[in-house]
This record gives sequence, structure tokens and C-alpha cells, in this order.
Amino acid sequence: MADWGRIAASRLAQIAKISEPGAGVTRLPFTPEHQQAVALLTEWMEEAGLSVDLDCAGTLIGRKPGPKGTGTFYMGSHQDSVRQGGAYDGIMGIVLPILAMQRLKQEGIALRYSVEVLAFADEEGVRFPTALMGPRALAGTFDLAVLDYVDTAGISLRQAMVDFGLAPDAVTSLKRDRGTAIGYLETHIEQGPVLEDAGKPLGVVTAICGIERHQITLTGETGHAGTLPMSSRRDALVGAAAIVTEVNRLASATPDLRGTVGALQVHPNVVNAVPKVVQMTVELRSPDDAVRQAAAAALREFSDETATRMALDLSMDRTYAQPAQACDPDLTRALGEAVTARCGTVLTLPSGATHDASAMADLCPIAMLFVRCKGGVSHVPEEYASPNDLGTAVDAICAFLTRG
Ligand code: HGY
Ligand code: MN
Ligand code: MN
Repeated sequence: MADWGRIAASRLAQIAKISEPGAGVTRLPFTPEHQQAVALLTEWMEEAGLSVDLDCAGTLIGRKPGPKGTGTFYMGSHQDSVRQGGAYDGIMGIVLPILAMQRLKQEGIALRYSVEVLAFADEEGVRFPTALMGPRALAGTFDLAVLDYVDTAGISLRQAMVDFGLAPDAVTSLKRDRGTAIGYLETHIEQGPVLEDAGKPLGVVTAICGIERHQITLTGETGHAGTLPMSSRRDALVGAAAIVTEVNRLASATPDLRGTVGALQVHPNVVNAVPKVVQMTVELRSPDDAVRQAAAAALREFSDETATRMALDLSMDRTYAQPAQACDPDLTRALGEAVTARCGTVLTLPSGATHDASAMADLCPIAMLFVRCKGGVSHVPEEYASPNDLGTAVDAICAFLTRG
């Protein structure tokens, strides 16, 4: 009997090497690293008996046709990583279903429906200020306008996709028929401490949080740090500091809300000049959209008031938003039964991270399987899931796929 956990661990270690130089994994969409990952995943998909195709949104699709006239069950996640991220986030949700399909093939088990394993190009939104293009294309919710978004080198998403050999403007033709989409299962490292604290290898997700991101720019006046009197300064960084503190205060005081200022640039950013411009991102997350939206409104009011008080110019633009998404109760129950059959019990939990599943929910019912995450750390090189837990996840996926 193959040790699917060990095979999974060695494959994840192997594909983790496909990265830009530096600590951890940096594999961004429509890059040479993405190209190499597609080649390796193609090999593994073919070994599992799947026919492989790369769609014009950059999603690699491994398909196993079922009996004629039956629908399709989807599984998958994203091939891309954050910068210097871990070896499990996203890619685990591609490698494990491929191995589950390989195991069913080896055991001669035919499924009652078709299956597609999906390796989405971009979920993290690190290279371009957008994300989820693959699942949005399949769900028919892709906004062609995002093709004009550019990365920090000024390359548009459209150009990057063309250079990758794709036809980006054909993305709208990828919309799948909801009538034949049975459901979608995403397997993902938990990225938090809940399963480890509970001593559980697997968990079943109840809902995925909603998210919104804002770009804030504060503009004051620069001047000599030694000669400009404090009383006549319009220091953009002092205004930004007030807003950063308020984001943290508001999120800490509001149940079910997380707030983060993740990126901040200062201009002219020199030791002996008063900061003139500060650009920063604010991200708000909650499983309850009303809570998130109320926090965004309160923050906008606080920022306006702060800018007025400090005689700063303020712009605050929402650059991204994704609603909270409940997992389908029937699929989730079935997944819970599969996990219980394998582990004896099942722990359910919400996801504070967003996932491709959030967008797939516009196409079909979704379910998510979480795998224990060592120390609860993710988006860092130390991210880790054990071979045992990986093997248990393959077992649970097979039990789920072959349920009565
Ligand atoms: O930000 C997230 O939650 C996901 O990792 N992209
Ligand atoms: Mn992820
Ligand atoms: Mn991630």
C-alpha cells in the first residue's frame, strides 16, 4: 500500500524548489516559475490518469471523465505563493487531489461523475492588484477590466498572460454550466493554530471570511527636519500613524473583525526630511459582511477627520472586496462524515484566510478541508504540514469522492 503522505510530502518539497531565489517559496503567476510548475503538475496529473489542458486564464485542468451525461466535481487550489511564503499554501490543494485520483485509479475505483483537478494561476494577488481570475473565469464572474491592471514593473495582466502563451480576452468563454457543476472541494493548510491546539489532523470549514482592501494616500509638506518648526509642519507620517493605530484599535475592539496595515511607503523617506507623502494599504476581514462594511465606514470617517485636523490631503480608495462565503451544508456534512470515518471525529471551523473556493461558490456548492498547520504559521518559509496529516487528507478525499 503506497504511503500517500510521504509521496505528497516529497512532491510538495520538489515543487517548492520551483521558486524565485531567496527564502521560502516565491512563485508568482504568469512567470517562468509558474511555467515550470505547470510542466511538473502536468506530469503528475497524467500519471494519475487525468487528461490535461491549460485554459486561457492560466488554470491547469486535469480531467477524468465519468459516465456519459453525469456532471463534474471540481477540486483544486492555487499554484501561486506569496513572496517568500511556504511550501503548502495553495499547492497542497492541487497535489493531494491528484494523488487521491491516482490512488482511485490504482485501486480500480471508477467514480459516478467526472472529476476535474484545477491548478489556478493566481489567488494571492501579490503580483497584480487582483486575484482569483481562474475560478472567476469558470464561474463567469471575471471582470475583463482587471486585464489592464499592472504589476510593479508596469506589465499589464493582459500582457503577462499573452507572454505566457494565453489569450486573455477569451477568458469570458470559460464560463462553466452551473447545471452540470456538482460541487468544488478545496483542501488547504489551515494557516492557523486551531487544529494543532485541538490535536486534530483535519478540519472542515464552515465559512470563508469576507475581505476588503483600501489604498490610503496622505499628502502633507516636506521640509528640513532641523529648521522647520514643529508648529508649522504638515507631516504625512504623523497622520498615517494615527490611522494605523485606529485600524488596530477598531479591529481589536470589534468581535469577528481583523484589520491590518500591511504595506506602507514614505516619501521622501530620508532621515532629515519631514515626510510629505505616505501610501499604505488597509485590509479588513470578517465572516460577517455587515461588520466589515461598518468598520470600513468608521475608518473612512476617522481618516477624514484626522486629515482635516492635521491639514493633510487624503485619498482612500477601495481596491478589492470579496464577500464572506458560507460552505454548502450538504457537501460539508458529507465531507465531515468522510473525515469522521477516517479520524473518528470532525472539528468544524471558519476560515480567516480567503481561498479560490470563495469565487467557485458562484459556480457550484463548495466545501473546504483544512489540514493541521504546525505552529499555525503560514505565508512564511516555516509553514509545515506533516506527511502523516497529508496522507490522512488523501484518505479523507478518497472517502469523500467514493461516498455512497
Ligand atoms: O490573503 C489570504 O487570505 C489568502 O492567503 N490569499
Ligand atoms: Mn491559499
Ligand atoms: Mn495564501
